[in-house]
Amino acid sequence: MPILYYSRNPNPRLAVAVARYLNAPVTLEWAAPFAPDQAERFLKLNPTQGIPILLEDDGTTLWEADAIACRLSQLTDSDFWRQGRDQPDMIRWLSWGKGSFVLSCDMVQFELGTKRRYHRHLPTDTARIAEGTAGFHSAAAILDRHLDTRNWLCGATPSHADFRMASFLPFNDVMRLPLAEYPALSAWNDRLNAIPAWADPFRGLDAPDLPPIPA
Ligand SMILES: N[C@@H](CCC(=O)N[C@@H](CS)C(=O)NCC(=O)O)C(=O)O
Repeated sequence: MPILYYSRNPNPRLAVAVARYLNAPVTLEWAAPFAPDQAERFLKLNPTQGIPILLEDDGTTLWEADAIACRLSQLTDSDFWRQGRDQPDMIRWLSWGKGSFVLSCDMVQFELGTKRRYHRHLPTDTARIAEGTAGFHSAAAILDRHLDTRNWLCGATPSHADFRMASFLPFNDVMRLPLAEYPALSAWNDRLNAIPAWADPFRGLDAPDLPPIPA
């Protein structure tokens, strides 16, 4: 069975949520690829050393959460990765989101979460937080208008566009971005959080907590 290497960080979390939402036939294996003794092992699987990584039965590996979501949809014969007429629409949201909403959230999460958990010697870059917050507002306004008349970004059911767009929102306890200023976006986030695989993808898994953020 393919192995999906994951941690509780945002992109691996996204891949685990997809795997569990689709009930994909994969073994979930917790990993810490940047631990000093893990570099050699993980650089063989992914030249960026990051996770998620999907190690297939034939020994090939796939990295990047979006590519893994596409593959898991193939393995489960699901239209979570849209097919046919809806596919360009889904790609549009993935593409736009990566350079706007997701990027902005990522910038803020990196400063307030990742840096404080893993790189405590680095100072917080308040200019990056301001840039990320401004980007969040611009993108959130567009998403809020789009979601005002529909439940999901693309089509009548959740797709990978929704999961990817929301990939950093489970970290909003750390980011503290003002989601509530955007009612349709907040309602969409609530709908996502009503999906068990999204709300708690690590349920029942042996996954150590993230390093704490010092007060
Ligand atoms: N663009 C990559 C980003 C992968 C990435 O940044 N992974 C980070 C977590 S978000 C990582 O490997 N961190 C080490 C860890 O979680 O232990 C993707 O979408 O999969």
